[in-house]
Amino acid sequence: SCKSTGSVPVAETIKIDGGTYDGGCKTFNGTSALGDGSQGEAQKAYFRIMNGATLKNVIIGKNGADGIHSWYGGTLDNITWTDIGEDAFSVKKAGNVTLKNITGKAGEDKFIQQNAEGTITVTNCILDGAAKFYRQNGGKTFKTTINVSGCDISNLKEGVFRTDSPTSVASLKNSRIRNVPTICIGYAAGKCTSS
Ligand code: DGU
Ligand code: CA
Ligand code: CA
Ligand code: CA
Repeated sequence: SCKSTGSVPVAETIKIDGGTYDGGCKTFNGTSALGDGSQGEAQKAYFRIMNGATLKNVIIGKNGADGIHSWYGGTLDNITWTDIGEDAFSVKKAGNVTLKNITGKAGEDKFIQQNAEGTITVTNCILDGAAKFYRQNGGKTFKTTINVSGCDISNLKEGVFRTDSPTSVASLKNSRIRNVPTICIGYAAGKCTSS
């Protein structure tokens, strides 16, 4: 994770359409225009990565509002959420995403929310405090895939992965898990594995 190099106010979602946006390890602090960081669903994202964009070297300050959204795939590298808001990262439009070197703290409910198709690959992460590491949007039955490795996940109220889809798959490898009641919630037999 980064040591903060300064502070940037964010009053509206920063949209990154392809290419790479380097946050320079600045702390991005949402104004009240983004939201209050509660469980209210009407909040805005700090960043929207689109069409394969990479966002790197960013600290999301207080509060986390609706975190970071993906439209059509992309990559997050070296991102810290110091105080997760409604959720931290959401797949809003279908696409594959890579999340590496990410740290999240002080969530109430979800860390990663998946609302559209795609594969999510997470490597080298820390999550301390949330209900779920990952949630496929409730009641949806399309197939999602999430593969997690090299993570340190602690203090979850519910579990690591949750879906309502009989076809979705999840895997957890080479990770340290502490104070987490369960790994797989709602997955069909054999679809969610931990090793
Ligand atoms: O279908 O999409 O909680 O992305 C209902 C909505 C709702 C989402 C989700 C999210 O489930 O807003 O934060
Ligand atoms: Ca939500
Ligand atoms: Ca929080
Ligand atoms: Ca959300």
